[in-house]
Amino acid sequence: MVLYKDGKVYLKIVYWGMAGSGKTTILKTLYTLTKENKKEIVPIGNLQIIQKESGATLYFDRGLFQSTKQRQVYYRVFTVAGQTSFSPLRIKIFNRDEDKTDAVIFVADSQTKYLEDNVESLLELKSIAGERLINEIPLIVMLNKQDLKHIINSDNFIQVLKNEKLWYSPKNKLHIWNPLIYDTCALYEHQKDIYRSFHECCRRTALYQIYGDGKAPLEGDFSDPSLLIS
Ligand SMILES: Nc1nc2c(ncn2[C@@H]2O[C@H](COP(=O)(O)OP(=O)(O)OP(=O)(O)O)[C@@H](O)[C@H]2O)c(=O)[nH]1
Ligand SMILES: [Mg+2]
Repeated sequence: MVLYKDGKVYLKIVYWGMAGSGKTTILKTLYTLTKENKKEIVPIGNLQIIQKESGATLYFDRGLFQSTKQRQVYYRVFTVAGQTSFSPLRIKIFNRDEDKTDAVIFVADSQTKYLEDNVESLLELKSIAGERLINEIPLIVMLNKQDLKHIINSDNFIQVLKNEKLWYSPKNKLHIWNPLIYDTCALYEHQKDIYRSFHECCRRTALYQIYGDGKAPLEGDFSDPSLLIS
């Protein structure tokens, strides 16, 4: 939920996805990239990473980022713990009473053998966010680990989204807010589209709030570069 405090705006973005899809790695790479101070978004303070010895997230990770163009705009970024047993915890992170999520970046492990697990994770998200996905909560998809072999592509995932009614046809006004799907690699040395996907999520989140009052705005040309508000 958008928080307004001392003239500042805080937007909450959650990286969601199956265990091991790369959420924590993405957040770390994003942090390193934005720390160099050459982007439109900079991190404030350090990341909070809570993990098991195995590297799997135990509770959540979180970081705070600030827009350098609109200094009063902050992004509170969370990753959930993807392991199946952490479901109640994920729901809590996503939907705390006073602190609902404003945008989701769904992180899929692109290896074909994990397609079912990705769908399961998407279904869980759908069961929690319900009708709010896309309508009120912008959705971005990262097909992560594209550096590996035997992987799915965006057409494969569009089919998944269609099956789950998370993809609008051009006849529907909401189709301009269909999830953008990025082929990504989270490893810092081979990074691909980590910042770009995050930036687009920030942009959509701000547009939903400013032009749609918390819903997907339906009138206007949102490809206008002057609307690059993050
Ligand atoms: N090859 C490759 N490996 C990746 C990529 N992203 C993450 N990994 C590796 O995948 C493993 C799991 O990554 P994490 O970032 O811990 O995954 P997670 O989604 O946070 O997992 P949970 O916290 O359990 O939900 C680690 O060994 C990462 O180095 C990628 O783009 N390519
Ligand atoms: Mg993690």
